[in-house]
Amino acid sequence: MRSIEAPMDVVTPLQFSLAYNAFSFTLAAMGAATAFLWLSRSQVAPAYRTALTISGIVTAIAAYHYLRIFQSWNEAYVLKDGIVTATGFAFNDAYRYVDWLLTVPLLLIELILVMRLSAAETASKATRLGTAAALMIILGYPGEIATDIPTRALWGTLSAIPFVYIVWELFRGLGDSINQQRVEARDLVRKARLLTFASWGFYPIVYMAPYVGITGGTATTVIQLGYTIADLLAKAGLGILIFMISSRKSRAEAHGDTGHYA
Ligand SMILES: *C/C=C(C)/C=C/C=C(C)/C=C/C1=C(C)CCCC1(C)C
Repeated sequence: MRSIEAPMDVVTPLQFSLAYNAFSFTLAAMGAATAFLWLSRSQVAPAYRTALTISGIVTAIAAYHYLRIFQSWNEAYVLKDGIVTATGFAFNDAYRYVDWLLTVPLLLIELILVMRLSAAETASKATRLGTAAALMIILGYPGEIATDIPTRALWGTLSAIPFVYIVWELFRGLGDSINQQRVEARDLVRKARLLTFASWGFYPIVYMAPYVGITGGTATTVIQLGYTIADLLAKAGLGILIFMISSRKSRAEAHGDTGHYA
């Protein structure tokens, strides 16, 4: 069977630099987003501060893992005199999956928190979506590290089952809740859901790159760049939207009602 992403596939100097710079940029962006989200807490009403705290925790966890991913890339390859050599140390894909295992349920929880539903609804939605998200990541990992396409496709397909459930929940279940949001915030909450849907949908597409014959160092690079772009949108991008929703709702609620329209 054809090997799709053996740890020591050599990348070209361009591929090496693209991934190197993308990891470095993302480390800085996740760190900056963390500072912004945590420092903005005092600008929103107390009800929304937990959403901002959690958004910042997500970007902080990601900043840490991008540091480790960046280090691992530098351990796996050396660019010297215009030539990339594989050092023999494997590039570690596990950092990314451990990051996702922690951050993906938290991202869904921050989306639910900012909607300010009843306590019972918040708990039940957070539990169901959080569990499905964790399952999706756990099932995806064996496929990510597999070196042949059938194994990758098998685990990827299994992982897509909880993924489809999450998308369905986001559109059906949360749809009703969105309609109960106050008018000022409704549009932004819809945008947050759309950003989540679009950025999350990007991961399985990137995962499928080897299915269409992309192999070796090119596969490694395409997958790393794709996941990195998706992470920036899904974590830092969503964090900024969460801040915008929180501050808009805080301002509106300062004028009296809680803004729930049943
Ligand atoms: C911050 C990280 C995020 C939001 C990661 C999200 C990851 C996914 C939505 C991954 C989904 C996958 C599938 C649906 C099938 C193939 C395997 C995965 C894990 C890439």
